[in-house]
Amino acid sequence: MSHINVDGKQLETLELFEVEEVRNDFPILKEKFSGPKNSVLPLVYLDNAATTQKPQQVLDAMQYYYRHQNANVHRAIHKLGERATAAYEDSRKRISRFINARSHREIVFTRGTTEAINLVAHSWGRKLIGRGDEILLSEMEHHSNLIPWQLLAKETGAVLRFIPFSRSNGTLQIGHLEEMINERTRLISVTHMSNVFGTINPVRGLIQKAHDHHIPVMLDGAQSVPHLPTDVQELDCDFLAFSGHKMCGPTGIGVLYGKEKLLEEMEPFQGGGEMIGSVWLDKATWNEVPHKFEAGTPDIAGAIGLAAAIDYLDRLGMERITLYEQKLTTYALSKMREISGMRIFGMAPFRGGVISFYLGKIHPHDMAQFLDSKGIAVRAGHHCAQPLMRKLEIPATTRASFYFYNTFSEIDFLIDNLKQALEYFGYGTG
Ligand code: 7TS
Repeated sequence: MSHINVDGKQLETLELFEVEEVRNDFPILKEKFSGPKNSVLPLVYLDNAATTQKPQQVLDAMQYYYRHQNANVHRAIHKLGERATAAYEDSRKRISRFINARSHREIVFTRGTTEAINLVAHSWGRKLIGRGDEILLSEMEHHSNLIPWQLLAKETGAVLRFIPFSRSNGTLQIGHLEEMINERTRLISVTHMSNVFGTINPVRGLIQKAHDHHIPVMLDGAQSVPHLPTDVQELDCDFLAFSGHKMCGPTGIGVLYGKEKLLEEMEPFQGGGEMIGSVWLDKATWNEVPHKFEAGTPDIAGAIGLAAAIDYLDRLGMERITLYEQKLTTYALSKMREISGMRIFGMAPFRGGVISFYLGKIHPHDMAQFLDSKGIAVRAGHHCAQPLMRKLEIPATTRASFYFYNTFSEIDFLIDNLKQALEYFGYGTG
Protein backbone atom coordinates (compact mmCIF):
# COMPACT_ATOMS: atom_id res chain seq x y z
CA MET A 1 0.00 0.00 0.00
CA SER A 2 1.46 3.35 -0.94
CA HIS A 3 0.96 6.56 0.96
CA ILE A 4 0.83 10.20 0.15
CA ASN A 5 1.82 12.92 2.43
CA VAL A 6 0.22 16.33 2.56
CA ASP A 7 1.78 18.84 4.91
CA GLY A 8 3.16 16.03 7.03
CA LYS A 9 -0.14 14.14 7.25
CA GLN A 10 -0.26 10.59 5.94
CA LEU A 11 -3.23 9.71 3.78
CA GLU A 12 -4.02 6.09 3.11
CA THR A 13 -4.01 5.01 -0.49
CA LEU A 14 -7.55 4.54 -1.63
CA GLU A 15 -8.98 2.81 -4.59
CA LEU A 16 -8.97 5.46 -7.26
CA PHE A 17 -11.81 6.45 -9.56
CA GLU A 18 -12.03 5.60 -13.24
CA VAL A 19 -10.74 8.75 -14.89
CA GLU A 20 -12.48 8.02 -18.20
CA GLU A 21 -15.82 7.81 -16.38
CA VAL A 22 -15.07 11.07 -14.62
CA ARG A 23 -14.21 12.73 -17.93
CA ASN A 24 -17.62 11.79 -19.30
CA ASP A 25 -19.16 14.12 -16.73
CA PHE A 26 -17.37 17.10 -18.32
CA PRO A 27 -18.90 17.97 -21.68
CA ILE A 28 -16.24 20.54 -22.54
CA LEU A 29 -13.47 17.92 -22.42
CA LYS A 30 -14.90 16.55 -25.68
CA GLU A 31 -14.28 19.84 -27.49
CA LYS A 32 -12.04 19.69 -30.51
CA PHE A 33 -10.16 22.34 -32.46
CA SER A 34 -9.10 22.41 -36.06
CA GLY A 35 -5.37 21.92 -36.55
CA PRO A 36 -3.08 22.20 -39.55
CA LYS A 37 -3.91 20.29 -42.75
CA ASN A 38 -7.53 19.64 -41.77
CA SER A 39 -6.46 17.76 -38.67
CA VAL A 40 -8.60 17.69 -35.55
CA LEU A 41 -7.06 18.50 -32.20
CA PRO A 42 -8.68 17.14 -29.04
CA LEU A 43 -8.55 19.53 -26.09
CA VAL A 44 -5.83 18.81 -23.55
CA TYR A 45 -6.73 21.18 -20.76
CA LEU A 46 -3.78 21.85 -18.46
CA ASP A 47 -4.70 25.31 -17.18
CA ASN A 48 -6.58 24.25 -14.08
CA ALA A 49 -4.80 26.64 -11.73
CA ALA A 50 -6.46 29.45 -13.71
CA THR A 51 -9.90 27.86 -13.75
CA THR A 52 -11.37 24.37 -13.86
CA GLN A 53 -14.02 22.80 -16.07
CA LYS A 54 -17.57 22.10 -14.90
CA PRO A 55 -19.28 18.72 -14.71
CA GLN A 56 -22.80 18.23 -16.06
CA GLN A 57 -24.05 17.94 -12.46
CA VAL A 58 -23.07 21.57 -11.79
CA LEU A 59 -24.57 22.79 -15.06
CA ASP A 60 -27.78 20.88 -14.25
CA ALA A 61 -28.03 22.27 -10.73
CA MET A 62 -27.75 25.83 -12.01
CA GLN A 63 -30.27 25.24 -14.77
CA TYR A 64 -32.65 23.58 -12.29
CA TYR A 65 -32.43 26.66 -10.11
CA TYR A 66 -33.33 29.00 -12.97
CA ARG A 67 -36.11 26.71 -14.20
CA HIS A 68 -37.73 25.91 -10.85
CA GLN A 69 -36.51 28.12 -8.03
CA ASN A 70 -35.48 31.55 -9.31
CA ALA A 71 -36.51 34.45 -7.06
CA ASN A 72 -34.67 36.87 -4.84
CA VAL A 73 -33.52 35.48 -1.50
CA HIS A 74 -34.43 36.47 2.04
CA ARG A 75 -37.04 39.02 0.96
CA ALA A 76 -40.05 37.48 -0.73
CA ILE A 77 -43.16 36.28 1.05
CA HIS A 78 -43.97 33.89 -1.73
CA LYS A 79 -43.31 30.23 -2.34
CA LEU A 80 -40.72 30.74 -5.06
CA GLY A 81 -38.78 33.11 -2.82
CA GLU A 82 -38.86 30.49 -0.08
CA ARG A 83 -37.47 27.91 -2.50
CA ALA A 84 -34.66 30.21 -3.63
CA THR A 85 -33.78 31.13 -0.04
CA ALA A 86 -33.81 27.50 1.07
CA ALA A 87 -31.57 26.47 -1.86
CA TYR A 88 -29.15 29.35 -1.24
CA GLU A 89 -28.91 28.76 2.51
CA ASP A 90 -28.68 25.01 2.03
CA SER A 91 -25.67 25.63 -0.25
CA ARG A 92 -24.04 27.57 2.57
CA LYS A 93 -24.56 24.62 4.93
CA ARG A 94 -23.10 22.12 2.46
CA ILE A 95 -20.03 24.33 1.94
CA SER A 96 -19.68 24.71 5.69
CA ARG A 97 -19.65 20.91 6.11
CA PHE A 98 -17.16 20.51 3.24
CA ILE A 99 -14.49 22.50 5.11
CA ASN A 100 -15.75 21.36 8.54
CA ALA A 101 -16.62 24.83 9.80
CA ARG A 102 -18.25 24.94 13.22
CA SER A 103 -21.26 26.75 11.85
CA HIS A 104 -22.71 27.84 8.52
CA ARG A 105 -22.64 31.37 9.96
CA GLU A 106 -18.88 31.26 9.34
CA ILE A 107 -19.39 31.02 5.57
CA VAL A 108 -19.60 34.36 3.74
CA PHE A 109 -20.34 34.23 0.02
CA THR A 110 -18.05 36.48 -2.03
CA ARG A 111 -17.21 36.78 -5.72
CA GLY A 112 -14.06 34.73 -5.19
CA THR A 113 -10.78 34.58 -3.32
CA THR A 114 -9.85 38.11 -4.35
CA GLU A 115 -13.00 39.62 -2.91
CA ALA A 116 -12.73 37.49 0.24
CA ILE A 117 -9.22 38.81 0.96
CA ASN A 118 -10.27 42.37 0.18
CA LEU A 119 -13.17 41.91 2.58
CA VAL A 120 -10.83 40.97 5.43
CA ALA A 121 -8.34 43.73 4.60
CA HIS A 122 -11.20 46.22 4.57
CA SER A 123 -13.44 45.10 7.39
CA TRP A 124 -10.95 43.55 9.78
CA GLY A 125 -7.94 45.60 8.74
CA ARG A 126 -9.43 49.06 8.85
CA LYS A 127 -10.87 48.40 12.27
CA LEU A 128 -7.91 46.70 13.91
CA ILE A 129 -4.77 47.90 12.13
CA GLY A 130 -2.94 51.09 13.06
CA ARG A 131 0.25 52.93 12.17
CA GLY A 132 3.33 50.79 12.71
CA ASP A 133 1.37 47.55 13.06
CA GLU A 134 2.83 44.71 11.03
CA ILE A 135 1.18 42.28 8.63
CA LEU A 136 3.19 39.25 7.66
CA LEU A 137 2.81 37.86 4.15
CA SER A 138 5.12 35.72 2.04
CA GLU A 139 7.18 36.47 -1.05
CA MET A 140 5.23 33.90 -3.06
CA GLU A 141 1.78 35.47 -2.85
CA HIS A 142 -0.60 35.92 -5.75
CA HIS A 143 -1.31 39.64 -6.18
CA SER A 144 -4.71 38.94 -4.59
CA ASN A 145 -3.01 38.37 -1.27
CA LEU A 146 -0.64 41.30 -1.64
CA ILE A 147 -2.38 44.33 -3.14
CA PRO A 148 -5.27 44.46 -0.60
CA TRP A 149 -2.65 44.62 2.17
CA GLN A 150 -0.61 47.23 0.30
CA LEU A 151 -3.76 49.36 0.06
CA LEU A 152 -4.43 48.87 3.76
CA ALA A 153 -0.82 49.71 4.66
CA LYS A 154 -0.94 52.88 2.58
CA GLU A 155 -4.09 54.00 4.32
CA THR A 156 -3.18 53.07 7.89
CA GLY A 157 0.61 53.35 7.99
CA ALA A 158 0.93 49.63 8.69
CA VAL A 159 4.08 47.78 7.64
CA LEU A 160 4.17 44.70 5.42
CA ARG A 161 6.83 42.06 6.02
CA PHE A 162 7.50 39.00 3.93
CA ILE A 163 8.49 35.44 4.78
CA PRO A 164 11.10 34.59 2.12
CA PHE A 165 11.07 31.57 -0.14
CA SER A 166 14.04 29.52 -1.22
CA ARG A 167 15.10 30.24 -4.80
CA SER A 168 16.41 26.72 -5.19
CA ASN A 169 13.17 24.82 -4.60
CA GLY A 170 10.36 27.30 -3.97
CA THR A 171 9.73 26.37 -0.35
CA LEU A 172 8.75 28.90 2.26
CA GLN A 173 11.64 29.59 4.66
CA ILE A 174 9.48 29.09 7.67
CA GLY A 175 12.50 29.06 9.98
CA HIS A 176 12.46 32.87 9.69
CA LEU A 177 8.99 33.08 11.21
CA GLU A 178 10.01 33.27 14.86
CA GLU A 179 12.39 36.20 14.27
CA MET A 180 9.85 38.02 12.08
CA ILE A 181 7.05 37.92 14.63
CA ASN A 182 7.06 40.70 17.20
CA GLU A 183 4.63 42.55 19.46
CA ARG A 184 3.45 44.67 16.48
CA THR A 185 2.50 41.66 14.31
CA ARG A 186 -1.29 41.74 13.90
CA LEU A 187 -1.97 39.20 11.16
CA ILE A 188 -0.25 36.56 9.04
CA SER A 189 -1.77 35.95 5.61
CA VAL A 190 -0.18 33.34 3.36
CA THR A 191 -1.10 31.08 0.51
CA HIS A 192 -1.71 27.45 1.42
CA MET A 193 -0.49 26.35 -2.01
CA SER A 194 1.54 28.43 -4.47
CA ASN A 195 -0.02 29.00 -7.89
CA VAL A 196 3.49 29.17 -9.43
CA PHE A 197 5.59 26.60 -7.55
CA GLY A 198 2.84 24.23 -6.49
CA THR A 199 4.43 24.27 -3.02
CA ILE A 200 2.07 23.20 -0.25
CA ASN A 201 3.13 25.40 2.63
CA PRO A 202 3.43 23.96 6.16
CA VAL A 203 0.54 26.02 7.42
CA ARG A 204 -0.34 23.87 10.45
CA GLY A 205 2.95 24.65 12.15
CA LEU A 206 2.77 28.26 11.04
CA ILE A 207 -0.71 28.67 12.53
CA GLN A 208 0.32 27.04 15.81
CA LYS A 209 3.32 29.32 16.11
CA ALA A 210 1.23 32.39 15.26
CA HIS A 211 -1.39 31.42 17.82
CA ASP A 212 1.31 31.00 20.49
CA HIS A 213 1.74 34.75 19.96
CA HIS A 214 -2.06 35.38 19.70
CA ILE A 215 -1.75 36.36 16.04
CA PRO A 216 -4.61 35.35 13.71
CA VAL A 217 -3.82 33.66 10.40
CA MET A 218 -5.56 34.00 7.06
CA LEU A 219 -5.01 31.34 4.41
CA ASP A 220 -5.37 31.94 0.70
CA GLY A 221 -6.93 28.62 -0.23
CA ALA A 222 -7.53 29.37 -3.91
CA GLN A 223 -5.16 26.57 -4.95
CA SER A 224 -5.46 24.28 -1.93
CA VAL A 225 -9.18 23.86 -1.24
CA PRO A 226 -9.88 22.46 -4.74
CA HIS A 227 -7.13 19.84 -4.39
CA LEU A 228 -6.65 18.91 -0.72
CA PRO A 229 -9.04 17.79 2.01
CA THR A 230 -9.64 20.93 4.08
CA ASP A 231 -10.66 20.96 7.72
CA VAL A 232 -10.67 24.47 9.13
CA GLN A 233 -11.09 23.25 12.70
CA GLU A 234 -8.08 20.98 12.43
CA LEU A 235 -6.03 23.69 10.69
CA ASP A 236 -7.36 26.23 13.18
CA CYS A 237 -6.95 29.02 10.62
CA ASP A 238 -8.84 32.20 11.44
CA PHE A 239 -9.80 33.09 7.88
CA LEU A 240 -9.75 31.04 4.67
CA ALA A 241 -10.52 32.35 1.18
CA PHE A 242 -11.31 30.25 -1.88
CA SER A 243 -12.93 30.45 -5.32
CA GLY A 244 -15.72 28.29 -6.74
CA HIS A 245 -14.42 28.34 -10.31
CA LYS A 246 -11.16 26.60 -9.40
CA MET A 247 -13.07 23.63 -7.97
CA CYS A 248 -15.59 22.76 -10.71
CA GLY A 249 -18.01 25.51 -9.66
CA PRO A 250 -19.07 28.57 -11.62
CA THR A 251 -17.20 31.86 -11.86
CA GLY A 252 -18.40 34.77 -9.76
CA ILE A 253 -18.80 32.87 -6.49
CA GLY A 254 -16.31 32.22 -3.72
CA VAL A 255 -16.11 31.92 0.01
CA LEU A 256 -14.66 33.67 2.98
CA TYR A 257 -14.56 31.38 5.99
CA GLY A 258 -14.00 33.30 9.20
CA LYS A 259 -14.21 32.30 12.85
CA GLU A 260 -17.53 33.60 14.06
CA LYS A 261 -16.04 35.70 16.84
CA LEU A 262 -13.79 37.53 14.35
CA LEU A 263 -16.63 38.05 11.88
CA GLU A 264 -18.76 39.47 14.69
CA GLU A 265 -16.06 42.02 15.56
CA MET A 266 -15.66 43.23 11.98
CA GLU A 267 -17.32 46.19 10.31
CA PRO A 268 -19.39 45.57 7.15
CA PHE A 269 -17.64 45.45 3.78
CA GLN A 270 -20.16 47.01 1.41
CA GLY A 271 -23.38 48.79 2.32
CA GLY A 272 -26.80 48.15 0.83
CA GLY A 273 -29.75 45.81 1.09
CA GLU A 274 -29.68 42.64 3.19
CA MET A 275 -26.71 43.60 5.34
CA ILE A 276 -28.75 45.87 7.65
CA GLY A 277 -30.69 45.40 10.87
CA SER A 278 -32.57 48.73 11.03
CA VAL A 279 -32.00 51.85 8.99
CA TRP A 280 -32.67 55.49 9.80
CA LEU A 281 -31.80 58.44 7.58
CA ASP A 282 -28.63 59.12 9.52
CA LYS A 283 -27.59 55.73 10.85
CA ALA A 284 -28.08 51.99 10.63
CA THR A 285 -27.49 48.78 12.51
CA TRP A 286 -26.18 45.62 10.94
CA ASN A 287 -27.66 42.23 10.19
CA GLU A 288 -26.11 39.21 11.91
CA VAL A 289 -23.19 37.33 10.37
CA PRO A 290 -22.75 36.25 7.65
CA HIS A 291 -25.47 38.47 6.14
CA LYS A 292 -23.70 41.58 7.44
CA PHE A 293 -21.13 40.97 4.70
CA GLU A 294 -23.48 40.13 1.84
CA ALA A 295 -24.86 43.46 0.64
CA GLY A 296 -27.24 43.37 -2.31
CA THR A 297 -28.64 40.45 -4.28
CA PRO A 298 -26.07 37.68 -4.11
CA ASP A 299 -25.03 35.26 -6.84
CA ILE A 300 -27.73 32.75 -5.91
CA ALA A 301 -27.23 30.45 -8.89
CA GLY A 302 -23.47 30.63 -8.29
CA ALA A 303 -23.83 29.49 -4.68
CA ILE A 304 -26.06 26.62 -5.80
CA GLY A 305 -23.57 25.69 -8.51
CA LEU A 306 -20.71 25.75 -6.01
CA ALA A 307 -22.61 23.47 -3.63
CA ALA A 308 -23.25 21.08 -6.54
CA ALA A 309 -19.51 21.16 -7.32
CA ILE A 310 -18.73 20.35 -3.71
CA ASP A 311 -21.16 17.43 -3.76
CA TYR A 312 -19.39 16.22 -6.89
CA LEU A 313 -15.92 16.48 -5.29
CA ASP A 314 -17.25 14.82 -2.14
CA ARG A 315 -18.59 11.89 -4.13
CA LEU A 316 -15.19 11.35 -5.72
CA GLY A 317 -13.54 11.96 -2.36
CA MET A 318 -11.02 14.72 -1.72
CA GLU A 319 -8.41 12.25 -0.49
CA ARG A 320 -8.75 10.27 -3.72
CA ILE A 321 -8.45 13.47 -5.72
CA THR A 322 -5.27 14.45 -3.85
CA LEU A 323 -3.78 11.01 -4.28
CA TYR A 324 -4.55 10.82 -8.00
CA GLU A 325 -3.15 14.29 -8.64
CA GLN A 326 0.01 13.48 -6.71
CA LYS A 327 0.58 10.42 -8.87
CA LEU A 328 -0.01 12.45 -12.01
CA THR A 329 2.34 15.19 -10.83
CA THR A 330 5.11 12.82 -9.77
CA TYR A 331 4.89 11.18 -13.20
CA ALA A 332 4.92 14.52 -15.04
CA LEU A 333 7.87 15.83 -13.02
CA SER A 334 9.95 12.70 -13.61
CA LYS A 335 9.31 12.83 -17.37
CA MET A 336 9.92 16.56 -17.60
CA ARG A 337 13.21 16.31 -15.73
CA GLU A 338 14.48 13.93 -18.42
CA ILE A 339 14.22 16.67 -21.07
CA SER A 340 17.53 18.46 -21.44
CA GLY A 341 17.44 22.20 -20.86
CA MET A 342 14.36 21.90 -18.62
CA ARG A 343 14.23 24.24 -15.62
CA ILE A 344 11.39 23.56 -13.21
CA PHE A 345 10.54 26.25 -10.69
CA GLY A 346 9.36 24.70 -7.46
CA MET A 347 10.60 21.36 -6.24
CA ALA A 348 9.15 21.31 -2.74
CA PRO A 349 8.76 17.87 -1.14
CA PHE A 350 5.06 18.60 -0.55
CA ARG A 351 3.57 19.97 -3.71
CA GLY A 352 0.44 19.99 -5.79
CA GLY A 353 -0.15 19.65 -9.52
CA VAL A 354 1.17 23.00 -10.69
CA ILE A 355 4.37 22.87 -12.71
CA SER A 356 6.10 26.08 -13.81
CA PHE A 357 8.96 25.68 -16.20
CA TYR A 358 11.30 27.23 -18.71
CA LEU A 359 12.66 25.04 -21.50
CA GLY A 360 15.99 26.00 -23.06
CA LYS A 361 15.76 29.54 -24.30
CA ILE A 362 12.20 29.21 -25.57
CA HIS A 363 10.18 32.16 -24.32
CA PRO A 364 7.25 30.95 -22.18
CA HIS A 365 4.75 32.73 -24.44
CA ASP A 366 6.20 31.05 -27.53
CA MET A 367 6.06 27.73 -25.73
CA ALA A 368 2.41 28.25 -24.75
CA GLN A 369 1.57 29.20 -28.32
CA PHE A 370 3.36 26.15 -29.69
CA LEU A 371 1.50 23.87 -27.27
CA ASP A 372 -1.77 25.58 -28.14
CA SER A 373 -1.14 24.73 -31.79
CA LYS A 374 -1.25 21.08 -30.62
CA GLY A 375 -4.47 21.53 -28.62
CA ILE A 376 -2.72 21.78 -25.25
CA ALA A 377 -3.95 24.63 -23.05
CA VAL A 378 -1.30 25.89 -20.62
CA ARG A 379 -0.63 29.33 -19.24
CA ALA A 380 2.38 31.57 -19.71
CA GLY A 381 3.18 34.78 -17.90
CA HIS A 382 3.90 36.04 -14.40
CA HIS A 383 0.81 34.27 -13.01
CA CYS A 384 -0.10 37.38 -10.99
CA ALA A 385 3.01 36.88 -8.87
CA GLN A 386 5.41 39.54 -10.14
CA PRO A 387 7.49 39.84 -6.93
CA LEU A 388 8.08 36.08 -7.07
CA MET A 389 9.24 36.36 -10.71
CA ARG A 390 11.52 39.28 -9.81
CA LYS A 391 13.21 37.21 -7.12
CA LEU A 392 13.75 34.40 -9.63
CA GLU A 393 15.00 37.00 -12.15
CA ILE A 394 12.73 35.72 -14.89
CA PRO A 395 9.90 37.58 -16.65
CA ALA A 396 7.57 34.62 -16.94
CA THR A 397 7.17 30.85 -16.89
CA THR A 398 5.07 28.37 -18.80
CA ARG A 399 2.75 26.60 -16.38
CA ALA A 400 0.94 23.29 -16.70
CA SER A 401 -1.59 22.62 -13.97
CA PHE A 402 -3.65 19.50 -13.43
CA TYR A 403 -6.97 18.41 -12.03
CA PHE A 404 -8.42 14.97 -11.33
CA TYR A 405 -9.82 14.64 -14.86
CA ASN A 406 -6.38 14.83 -16.49
CA THR A 407 -4.82 11.58 -17.63
CA PHE A 408 -1.41 10.01 -17.82
CA SER A 409 -1.70 9.93 -21.61
CA GLU A 410 -2.30 13.69 -21.61
CA ILE A 411 0.98 14.04 -19.69
CA ASP A 412 2.71 11.84 -22.27
CA PHE A 413 1.29 14.07 -25.01
CA LEU A 414 2.60 17.16 -23.22
CA ILE A 415 6.08 15.62 -22.82
CA ASP A 416 6.14 14.62 -26.48
CA ASN A 417 5.27 18.13 -27.54
CA LEU A 418 7.80 19.74 -25.20
CA LYS A 419 10.45 17.69 -27.02
CA GLN A 420 8.99 18.71 -30.36
CA ALA A 421 9.13 22.36 -29.26
CA LEU A 422 12.88 22.04 -28.75
CA GLU A 423 13.22 20.82 -32.34
CA TYR A 424 10.80 23.40 -33.69
CA PHE A 425 12.59 26.34 -32.06
CA GLY A 426 15.94 25.02 -33.22
CA TYR A 427 17.47 23.79 -29.96
CA GLY A 428 17.39 20.05 -30.74
CA THR A 429 16.69 17.46 -28.10
CA GLY A 430 20.30 16.61 -27.27
N1 7TS B 1 -4.79 33.29 -4.82
C1 7TS B 1 -4.17 32.34 -5.53
C2 7TS B 1 -3.11 31.50 -4.89
C3 7TS B 1 -4.54 32.15 -6.86
O1 7TS B 1 -3.93 31.20 -7.57
C4 7TS B 1 -5.55 32.96 -7.43
C5 7TS B 1 -5.95 32.83 -8.88
C6 7TS B 1 -6.18 33.89 -6.62
C7 7TS B 1 -5.76 34.04 -5.33
C8 7TS B 1 -7.30 34.74 -7.13
O2 7TS B 1 -8.44 33.99 -7.35
P1 7TS B 1 -9.74 34.65 -8.01
O3 7TS B 1 -10.65 33.50 -8.24
O4 7TS B 1 -10.27 35.63 -7.03
O5 7TS B 1 -9.28 35.30 -9.27
N2 7TS B 1 -4.93 32.32 -9.69
C9 7TS B 1 -4.90 32.32 -11.02
C10 7TS B 1 -3.83 31.78 -11.72
O6 7TS B 1 -2.85 31.27 -11.18
N3 7TS B 1 -4.05 31.93 -13.04
O7 7TS B 1 -5.23 32.52 -13.20
C11 7TS B 1 -5.77 32.79 -11.95
